[in-house]
Amino acid sequence: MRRRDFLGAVPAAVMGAHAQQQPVTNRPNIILIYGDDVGWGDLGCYGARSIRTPNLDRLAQRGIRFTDAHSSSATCTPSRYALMTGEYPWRRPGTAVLPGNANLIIEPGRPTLASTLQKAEYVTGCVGKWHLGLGKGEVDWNKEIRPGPIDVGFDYSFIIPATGDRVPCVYVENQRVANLDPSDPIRVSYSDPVGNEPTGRDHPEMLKQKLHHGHDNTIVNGISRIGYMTGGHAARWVDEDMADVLTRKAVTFIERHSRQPFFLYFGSHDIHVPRVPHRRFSGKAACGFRCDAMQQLDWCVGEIQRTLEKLKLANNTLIVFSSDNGPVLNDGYLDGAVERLGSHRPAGPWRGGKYSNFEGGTRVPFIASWPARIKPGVSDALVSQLDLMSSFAALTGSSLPAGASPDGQNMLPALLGESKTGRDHLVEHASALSLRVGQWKLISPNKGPAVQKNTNTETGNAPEAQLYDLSADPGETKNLAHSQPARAKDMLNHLEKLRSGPRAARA
Ligand code: NG6
Ligand code: CA
Repeated sequence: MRRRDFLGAVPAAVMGAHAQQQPVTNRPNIILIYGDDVGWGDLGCYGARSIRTPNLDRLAQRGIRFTDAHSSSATCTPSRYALMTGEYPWRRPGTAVLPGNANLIIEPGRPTLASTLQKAEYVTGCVGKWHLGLGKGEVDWNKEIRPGPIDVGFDYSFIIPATGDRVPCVYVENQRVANLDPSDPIRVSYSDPVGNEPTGRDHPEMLKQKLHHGHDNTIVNGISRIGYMTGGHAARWVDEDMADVLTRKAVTFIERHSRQPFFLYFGSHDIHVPRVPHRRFSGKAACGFRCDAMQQLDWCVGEIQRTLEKLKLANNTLIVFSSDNGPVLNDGYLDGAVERLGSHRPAGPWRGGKYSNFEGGTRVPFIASWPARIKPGVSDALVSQLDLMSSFAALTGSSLPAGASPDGQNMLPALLGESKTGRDHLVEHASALSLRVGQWKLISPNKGPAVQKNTNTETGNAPEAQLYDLSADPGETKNLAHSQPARAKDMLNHLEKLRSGPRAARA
């Protein structure tokens, strides 16, 4: 792989003639801003009244706001896996929510969203939440950690290895823990305590945010996490500063690469738990820390927009904003999200949320803005994050090798608002698989519980198939599988074909 120094520009000789042959509007900078657990209804432009998101609303006013866009799963790791590879995550064992010491689940060298853009001479950067695993075998956090983002297409990376609520609570910059003091080495375990660090289980009195379920291991910054860690004190993040740190890294990446096409994947930690926004934001929204964190995320979006404007890049930058899964209120900490909710509806009109087979699980906000090319509007086209790799390949003229993005489709005309037609079908993924075809949704039978008690999520699991007409019943309340058995059977068969492979389904 060609090496690029993230501090400097790509040398002209490397850029080559290819870059000059294409008209500038076919090579926008691309910024993918990926919220964590942000629901369809959490943005002002999607109807939120208790949360103010002026920067996201402005993005929507200048671009296309999608009403039927989906993450590839109702949780993080599988959604991100699909985003990066164009492969449905349920085809691949090992892509469920990962512990913080898991190994990289994308094979090094495999074509990814990032490597596809690299091939088109983009400089690629990843800032923020990763949660796709790192390294091979037992990870030594005190050395270079390979394979990592650089091995799957990112020239530069500054990442949270897993989630905000999982150890190790450190940033990893270009495959090394940032600010690590070698005399205070890091050890991590997901099975047994390491070192003498206090845990939330034994020392609840030390916690600044109490836990509700799980999250009772090592305490870092007054918050107990999933997993145990010791050492690395100078490298540990401060949750309150995380949005500032990540935004600064994102802005710096943009500034350093303002003279060449760049791709920035900005994985915000907001509004995942623990929700500990900076004091500039805490107490500002009407519905508690979860909503404060959303306003903090909106600020990050504004900083990125302002940077583009300052550098005169705003016109020719494609910004996509979306979320990795639907919303959840109580995801393990007692942060007031349930008590302070009021009339706010995080999933908008959709039933369920994160973890759910109902629409709230994967129907997420999705905005695409590119002033030089996209005419503002609202689109009801069925689109999926699964298609970004194929669509960006088409946009930048990067050819995909055989087998790359196996389930992705080129949805560029829909993404740019030049067509109202999106996918003719989509498989949604939570504990069961569901099939969407037009207004119809079929949730396949699943033996899991109907309600996930800890998070109070309606999962949509049922032992029988469920068929819903989303145009008449967006809240998925009337199961039509018995009154329309032929349609239900057809859709189950179709889903079965898709499950056994994309080729079979296309035949
Ligand atoms: C769950 C965690 C939850 C959250 C989720 C992953 C417990 C009890 N719950 O296992 O708090 O971390 O995993 O969220 O540990 S995601 O957005 O990264 O998928
Ligand atoms: Ca998430």
